[in-house]
Order: sequence, then structure tokens, then C-alpha cells
Amino acid sequence: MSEKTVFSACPHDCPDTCAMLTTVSDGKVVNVRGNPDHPFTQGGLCVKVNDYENRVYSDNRVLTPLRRTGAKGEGKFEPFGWDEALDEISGRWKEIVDRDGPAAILPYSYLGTEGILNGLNVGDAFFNKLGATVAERTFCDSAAITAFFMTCGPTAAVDPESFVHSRYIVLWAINTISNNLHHWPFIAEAQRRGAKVVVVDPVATRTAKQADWHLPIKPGTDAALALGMINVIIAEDLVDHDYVANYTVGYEELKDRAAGFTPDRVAAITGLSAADVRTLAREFATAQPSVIRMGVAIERNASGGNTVRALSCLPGLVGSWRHCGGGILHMPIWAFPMKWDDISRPDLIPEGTPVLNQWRLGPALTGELDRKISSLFVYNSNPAVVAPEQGKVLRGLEREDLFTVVSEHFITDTARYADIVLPATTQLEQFDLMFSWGHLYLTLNEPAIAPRGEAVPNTELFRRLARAMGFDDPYWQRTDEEMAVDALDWSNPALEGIDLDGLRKTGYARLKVGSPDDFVPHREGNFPTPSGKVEFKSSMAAGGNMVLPLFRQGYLAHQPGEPLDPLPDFVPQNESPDTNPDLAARYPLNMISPKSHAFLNSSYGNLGTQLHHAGEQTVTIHPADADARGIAGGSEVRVFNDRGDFHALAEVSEDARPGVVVAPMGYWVKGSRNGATVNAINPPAFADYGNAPTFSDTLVEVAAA
Ligand SMILES: Nc1nc2c(c(=O)[nH]1)N[C@H]1C(S)=C(S)[C@@H](COP(=O)(O)OP(=O)(O)OC[C@H]3O[C@@H](n4cnc5c(=O)[nH]c(N)nc54)[C@H](O)[C@@H]3O)O[C@H]1N2
Ligand SMILES: Nc1nc2c(c(=O)[nH]1)N[C@H]1C(S)=C(S)[C@@H](COP(=O)(O)OP(=O)(O)OC[C@H]3O[C@@H](n4cnc5c(=O)[nH]c(N)nc54)[C@H](O)[C@@H]3O)O[C@H]1N2
Ligand SMILES: [Mo]
Repeated sequence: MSEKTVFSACPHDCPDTCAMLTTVSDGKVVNVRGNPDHPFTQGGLCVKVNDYENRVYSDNRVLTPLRRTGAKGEGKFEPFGWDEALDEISGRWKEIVDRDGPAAILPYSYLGTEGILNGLNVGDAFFNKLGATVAERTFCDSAAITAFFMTCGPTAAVDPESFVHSRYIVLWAINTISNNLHHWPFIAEAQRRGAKVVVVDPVATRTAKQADWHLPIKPGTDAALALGMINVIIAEDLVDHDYVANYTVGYEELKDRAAGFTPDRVAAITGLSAADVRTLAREFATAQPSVIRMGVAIERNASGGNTVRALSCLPGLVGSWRHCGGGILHMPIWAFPMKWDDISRPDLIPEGTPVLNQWRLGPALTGELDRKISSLFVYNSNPAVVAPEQGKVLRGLEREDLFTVVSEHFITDTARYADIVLPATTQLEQFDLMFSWGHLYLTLNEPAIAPRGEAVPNTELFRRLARAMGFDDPYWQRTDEEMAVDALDWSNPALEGIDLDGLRKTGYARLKVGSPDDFVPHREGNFPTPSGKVEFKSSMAAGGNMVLPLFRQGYLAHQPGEPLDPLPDFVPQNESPDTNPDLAARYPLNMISPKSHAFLNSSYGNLGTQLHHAGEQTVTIHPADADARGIAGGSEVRVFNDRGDFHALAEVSEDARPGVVVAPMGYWVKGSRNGATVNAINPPAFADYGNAPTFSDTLVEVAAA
């Protein structure tokens, strides 16, 4: 018997990017586990990935190319060969290019895998060269990144491991224990050392229950709370005047703006008490080092970008940046010296190529947008579940004249509608390198086993498609290893002493950015903003709304329209009693649809262990709201608004604040009670910045089914 252990990396779109060890015996994976040497992962995985081998070996894997034999959506397919599949795809695309132009082809993708090679940008160069519609993928963090850049610039800011040194930790719209699990031990260690942990979240999550203080804020009102903190800090002179004078711009203007956000007004907006607003401000200013950890859901409302602007001002105002473990943590990904232009090749985009935001898939496919979409190519994503306007997405996918190709592990709700399904490898069958948006380690993933069946990595998929389309430049023929070398700037100081050979010996390497005990990049300013300072008043605001290159196949897109307000402000929810009283009268409850503990977005929504853990789709409702509607715990309810409805089991609990209902996302349409899930009723509106979604800005009603 031959046994070996291989360095793997969790492929998922999650801040943790765990270093894994895969044990292979006689060519078969017998076990995956966390690498105990890894300082961030520390040997643990999670309920999603603990049994990753069951995903790899699932009987339901797609293992050959498939072609549709039944009606769209029926899920009936027959196997056929790769050569035939590539001939058919390239043939149909050439016809479409001649008839409708290349922009009638729409790529659709996100982060089914997060690898530098196989992840977010793997198809960009191909589709750019083809002249397909440019896909704007503002799925996650687009408003927040724009706002953070406008205030602090693209900086890693705080090492998540430095949190052990923090004295005051505010977890703001993040459910760390479910969604960023491996950060928790560092927070718990700080707590043991006497730090206070505060959670700002409308829901008493697993994380909130471990905190010292939970502030159950009304969704979408966080910008008001942040501005209220600024108001109190200035009014009570808790400002670090020296830091402000040397390393920030726009203090007087920020002071004027915050003057309107008195604790009483903020209390009325947020549903918290004025005393709580004052206490949070005082403690954050005085208990140094103080730090904020922002989650992704913070951006999902009309005020999302403004919220991140306001929060990002706070550490500069009180000088938290002076200390190790102080500041505000968003995404340390900016420490990785990526060569995005080489990966995405925006230079190949033909002049005048149209752009489509992927959240508009439903209206685009159903003809609402005056766009001709003749072919859809989906990889690394499951829009039938993750995108808003689910009803329109599904109707669009049913179109007989739409040529749909989906590259997948499984016949997802999206793949069910495909004309052709192509088999994709899982992480254990492919080579990749991983950056992280939650720590400062570069991680190697070596293939542990040969691809199952005829599955191919996304890199190989695009090599084959390029060949089929006649792209013969050597760029399209690079091996995975050559692509890995091209993807990063290895001469950057952050990668000093790190190379592929070294990674093969250890599995991971910490970027050369200093140790977690002395990571203080902004002790003396040095912000990567135009002024080099924290921009309370943003100079980039003059350029108007932005979607960053990462989200747009490689180029920075200033959106047409007015300049942005250079100062943070509070904008009420789109769907609220203040802004839309008629709507609020009919649909008085604010729904949020956060991550499910046991799924990774919609991934694992079909697998036994995780489904068993998750149970059926629930909607959590406060006892007062349940009583008013005669809803008993465990009963089937209908959650609805003008956009549609889905069914769920009521979970009556004070974990939801009154007026708020919580329905985790990720459940598959197939298997749902009425052919619909949370995104059937979520709104298509964008947040204030970066074309981010507004999943927390949704009014609904709940009734017994
Ligand atoms: N288990 C698990 N882990 C995951 C994922 C998963 O699907 N499952 N997905 C991964 C991905 S892609 C991402 S982006 C991250 C996201 O991870 P998080 O950043 O934690 O995002 P969410 O779970 O969407 O929301 C976090 C919390 O914000 C709260 N919230 C919602 N709206 C508001 C609001 O307006 N204000 C405030 N203050 N709080 C609000 C929700 O109640 C929720 O508890 O998780 C990653 N990790
Ligand atoms: N209501 C609501 N909607 C949301 C969110 C929310 O909180 N609430 N969160 C949003 C966020 S933050 C995100 S990031 C998005 C996530 O949206 P997606 O990135 O679309 O996430 P998944 O649903 O996990 O779909 C990824 C698909 O890729 C497939 N896949 C995995 N690896 C590979 C591979 O190597 N090759 C190929 N070809 N396919 C692969 C998986 O099997 C899976 O079906 O959802 C967004 N939608
Ligand atoms: Mo995400």
C-alpha cells in the first residue's frame, strides 16, 4: 500500500483560506484535515470542508461533458465527448458572432473556487479576446472596497493575528464563528487577556452570543451609528489631535458633517439607545488598541458604501493606527502583489464592448434591458440561487433560443437549464496557488489525485476553448505552473524569499510584511491614498462612483454620473417606512439573508453532511412579530413581497430583533417547498457605491402557508 500526504488549500471564497493536508492511499483520498503548522488555520477545518473527500467522490459529480436530452430545467442529459462538446460550442459561438456580434455572448462567473489560477479571473482573458460582453461581478464587497480605498487606500491595514493585542474589538456585520471561523481563536485570546468584544448585528448570531456586548442595530442604519460615534468623540474631545493633524485630511469638514448625528438622533435611526451610542464611542476611543472588523453584509443597503467610509474614519480620529492590533480590518488581500492585468488582459477588450452587471442577469435574459444575449457561459457560479430576481433568472434560463453552457461539479439549479454541461475538477484534482482575503499567507495546492473522469481544471477549460476558437498565441498555451509564475510579482518585497520550490516544502508561506506582533503599517500615516493620509474628505470622490478592475475583467470603471459626496453620510434604506411608507405598510418586516453556517454560498446545499447540519430553510422571526401573525414555531410560512415568495419553517426566537426576519441563503431551488428561495424576493437595487447588492434592504411580509 502506498500512502502520501499532499499540501492542499481550501478552495473556497472565505476569508480563512485554510492550509490543508490530504492523505492519499493507493491513489484514493482517504482524509483531508487542517495543517496543524499553519499559524492561522491551526489544524482545524469546518463543517463545510471537514469531509471534502465526499464532495470529490460524490456519485452526483459531473464526470464527462453532457448534452441536454430533456426540456430546459428538467435535468436530463447524456454524456458525450470533449471534442464534440468543443466543436459544438465553438460552432455555435462563431454563428452567434457572425449573426449578433460577440457581445451577444455573456460570461457569468464568480468564486466557486478562489484559486489565483482557477478562480475569479480565469476566464477574463479569453472572454476579453472574444469580445464578449464584459461581466461586472459586484457580488461581494464592491461597495466596501470602493469606500475603503477612498478613505484608507488599498492597504492590508491590520493583521488579523494581531487581534490578540487588541483591547477593544468591534465585529461589525460579521458572523465570525460561522463565516471566518479561524479568526475567532485570536479574538477569544484577546478576550481572555481582557479585551472587550462588541458585535453590531441585528441578529444574535453564534458570534454575538460569545461577545461581551451585542448591539442589535436596525439593518442599514450603521452609517448613522458610525457618524454618531464620530459626533461623541469630537464633542467629548476624545480625538487624537496629533494623529489627526499629521495623518488625516478633512477633519473640520467631518466635524461639521457629524455635528448632525447627535446620540438622540442616532438612537431614533438605529433602534439603539443614546447611552449605548455614547458608551461605544467612548470605549472605542479610549480602550487602545481598538479595532473594527467589518463583514461583507455591511454594504448591502442604500447606505453601504457610506457606512464603510464613516467606519474607516474612526481609527484615524482616535489614533488606533498607532498600535499593533489597532485600526480597521477589511481585506488583507491588498498585501498580495497580484499582476491583475496579466491575468485579466483588459488590453484585449475591443473598443466599445458593452458591460453588464451580473446582478441584472434576470432582466437581461428576459429582454427587459434591450440587450441581445444569445449565449450564456457559466463557470464558478450558480446564479439560479445567488442572484436577485430569481424568478426572472429561471425564466430567462428556460429560453429555447439561449445557448447555455455550464462548467460544474454538480447539476446545480443553473446547470439543470444548460444545453451543455462541462465537468470541472475539484481542488484535490488540480494545481493552484491561493491568496487570502482574511490572512497574510500564500498557500500552495498540489493535485492530490488525478482528475476524476474527464473533469478538467478551469485553466485547462479555457486552454481548450481558446484552441477551439483559434486563439493561437503562446499566451493561451501556458501550463498551470507558468501561469502561476506570471500571476504574481515575485520581485515585490512581500514575496522576498518565497517561490514555488519553497512552497512545495512547506505548503504555505507568510508574506514578508513583518510579524503579527509588530504589524503597524500606519503608525505614521503612510496610507496608499492620493494624499498619503486617511481621507475623511475623499479626493477620489470627485471621480464619481467606481467599480474596481477586479470586478470588471480587469479595468477600472468610473460610472457615469455625479461626483460622490466627499464626506460620509447616512442614506436611509431604499425600502423603509421613511423612504417608502406605502411599501412599508404592506411589507413591514426587514428581511436579511446572511450566510448559512453549513453551506458555502450555494455550494454544499446538495450534500448530505451539510444538508443534515443545516436542516430545512428557516426564517427566524421575533415572538412579538410571530404572535401578531398567528405564526407558531416550526410551522410552514410564506415570506413574500411584490417580487415573489418562498416558503420556510418559522423559527420563533428573540435572536431576531423585532421587525427583522432572517432567512439564511444557499438552499437550492430544487428541494425547496415552492420552487423558490430567498433571492426570489430580494431587490435588484444597487447600494450607494460600487454597484453592490442590497440584500439587507428588503421589506417583506410573513404569513402562515
Ligand atoms: N459558513 C459560511 N461561511 C462563509 C460563507 C458561507 O456561505 N457560509 N460565505 C463566504 C463569503 S462569500 C462571504 S462574503 C463571507 C461573508 O461573511 P459575513 O461578512 O459574516 O457576512 P454575512 O453572513 O452575509 O453577514 C454577517 C452578519 O451581518 C449581519 N447583517 C446583515 N445586514 C446588516 C446590517 O445592515 N447591519 C449590520 N450591522 N449587520 C448586518 C447578518 O445578520 C450577519 O450575521 O463569508 C464567507 N464564509
Ligand atoms: N441573498 C443573498 N444572496 C447572496 C449572498 C447573500 O449573503 N445573500 N451572498 C453573495 C455573495 S457574498 C457571494 S460571494 C455570492 C456567491 O456566489 P457564487 O460564487 O456563485 O457561489 P456558489 O453558490 O458557491 O456557486 C459556485 C459554484 O461554482 C462551482 N464550482 C466550484 N469549484 C469550481 C471549479 O473549480 N470550476 C467550476 N467550473 N465550477 C466550480 C460550485 O460547484 C458552485 O455551484 O452570492 C451572493 N448572493
Ligand atoms: Mo462573498
